[in-house]
Amino acid sequence: MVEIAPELVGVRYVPNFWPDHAALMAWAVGSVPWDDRIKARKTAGYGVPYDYAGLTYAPSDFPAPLEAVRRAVAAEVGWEPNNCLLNYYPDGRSRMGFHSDSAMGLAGDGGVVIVSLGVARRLRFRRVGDYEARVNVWLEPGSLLSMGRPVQDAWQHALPRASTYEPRISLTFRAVL
Ligand SMILES: O=C(O)CCC(=O)C(=O)O
Repeated sequence: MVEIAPELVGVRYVPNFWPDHAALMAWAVGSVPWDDRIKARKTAGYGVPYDYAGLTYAPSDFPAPLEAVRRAVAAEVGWEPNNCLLNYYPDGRSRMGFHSDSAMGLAGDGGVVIVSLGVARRLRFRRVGDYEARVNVWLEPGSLLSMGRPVQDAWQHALPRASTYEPRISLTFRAVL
């Protein structure tokens, strides 16, 4: 893993973490039962439910393709995710607004791990208390980004709109208590 920006303390990036990302993307687009309750993107949840943005998800087993990624993530980060929340951005109009993930109810390092599939999109950080301080990180297909607690407390992050017609999916892993 490499540190991407010194000010983003504890954020680590692995560029080619899942080399077979195109096959995983095709599986996810075609086989995941996508939830349309949020307008800005589609979602799905596996494992121990992580209820988020006012939505609840039913507990469910990890399907085999996701379980393989979950195990590889555990080996990489040193804690065991038991939840995966998937976000499906069909094109550049789909997005996620600025937020910090709550540590409440999370084990592991209280953080989140993002595995990216599909078109590369920018993850934008802005410093809490000084929104002019910004850092952009490109999330390449097949990459892993790990965000621990310190960065969530000091920075918010967002996935802004982009000028692309290509889809992206993020697999976001957490350890839910
Ligand atoms: O889709 C993404 O990569 C963003 C995910 C995210 O911001 C989060 O899970 O907190």
